[in-house]
Amino acid sequence: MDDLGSLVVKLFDIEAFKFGSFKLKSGIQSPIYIDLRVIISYPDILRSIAVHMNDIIQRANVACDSICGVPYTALPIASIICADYKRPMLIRRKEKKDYGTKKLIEGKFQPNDRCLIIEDIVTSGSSVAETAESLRAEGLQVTDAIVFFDREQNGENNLKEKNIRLLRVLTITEVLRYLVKYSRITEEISKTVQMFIRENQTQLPSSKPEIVETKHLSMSIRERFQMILKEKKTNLCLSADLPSLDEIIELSKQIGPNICMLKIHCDILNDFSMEKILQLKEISRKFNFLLLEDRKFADIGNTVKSQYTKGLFQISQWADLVTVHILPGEGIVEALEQAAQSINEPRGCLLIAQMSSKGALTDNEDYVKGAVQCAKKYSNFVIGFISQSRLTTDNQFLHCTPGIHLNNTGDQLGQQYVTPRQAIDGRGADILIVGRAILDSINRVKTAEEYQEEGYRVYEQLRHV
Ligand code: 5IU
Repeated sequence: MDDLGSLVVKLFDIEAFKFGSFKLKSGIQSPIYIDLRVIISYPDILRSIAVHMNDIIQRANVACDSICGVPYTALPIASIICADYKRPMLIRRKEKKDYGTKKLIEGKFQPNDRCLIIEDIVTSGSSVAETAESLRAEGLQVTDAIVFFDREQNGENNLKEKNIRLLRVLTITEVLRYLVKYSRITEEISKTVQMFIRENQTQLPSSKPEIVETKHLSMSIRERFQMILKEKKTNLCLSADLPSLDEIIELSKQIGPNICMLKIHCDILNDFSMEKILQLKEISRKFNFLLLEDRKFADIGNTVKSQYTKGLFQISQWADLVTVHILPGEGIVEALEQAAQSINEPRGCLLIAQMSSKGALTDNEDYVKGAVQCAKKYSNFVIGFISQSRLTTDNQFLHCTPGIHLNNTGDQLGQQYVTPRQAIDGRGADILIVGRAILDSINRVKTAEEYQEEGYRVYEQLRHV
């Protein structure tokens, strides 16, 4: 066994590489999990990693005056390299201290010093890029970074764009090759991981100032919705019933191009904050989709007005659209429309005319008629319905249909599903609201693409857009 092969096998044996099915922070299901933090408990492995990294640094002829480790796992490695290579060390704090000197970089350096960054694993390269940015902001020169392990998810190219050359000891391809060679994993597992890596390439957010789209401010919500449908060729609304805004934010960055609307329930989130929700709003502007808070307002006008504008959630500040039960009568819509007038962005609502759940009491002709009448009366604010059938021939109203799944007929709690084609063809849907069919799939982005393609194809055919 060569030296590097034996190191890879040791890392497998101490469970630094795990194979199976792991849910990542982003919500993506991954067949591999890499956690190099365990190496601090194995001094021989730690040193061996440092020696291999040092070799690469020497061979690449990196000129450097100091070495900066990225917290946390790379710090012990960097310490060994600094001692062996006789270079002073710098550390970039993860957070700025909110007291005292507010220094982000710890350690001594001179302007124009050349600094080499050390990291344990690179995925997108974002932590290396952030570290480089902080060092450069202090006048240091950064041209190279060395990592022990490259997940080959485009980190090398991402860093090249930031003028950083990435040196590495091992790539995921090499690790898989060693583990198959030394019978730690099967060829099949190796192929699954390789496919996952190919399908999950990353990009760093652009550091150029973003051009903030303001066109939408002069449009009504109805006009904007129609424009999004045509421009993006999608009638898919993702129902992101996830536990945290962090997860929703991550997912919406990936699925943003595929959806016309993102529906959330702010009261099920365990980390709601105005800061995070405004971040989501920014993403919705960037990817051009609407934000729907599925609040299902159902109280008297006066109460609903407060529920819409006040409290922890301040829904009117960020939701382009909200859902509204028509049960209390039209005063509820009047109240919301009034409240929305104090917001200097277009706002609107969707009336819940019918529900997808078994035995819903909305299944009543008079109820539906009442909803259509109310929509017509308040057509500036009401842009459509949540429905299970086509309620009116007036095409200014969008029919949004939840309860969509390609290979499931329902859940244990009354949800009833139809396919995208059945919803659009049989039930007159314009917009498909899809939740668990995407959220519970192995590859959410790929599944969203499938629902987008199928949904828009049928929609185009039948609605002649
Ligand atoms: N939703 C329904 N049916 C309805 C209404 C709302 O399913 O009649 I009104 C919501 C509930 C959930 C989403 O947030 O739409 C559907 O999620 P699933 O696709 O995971 O079942």
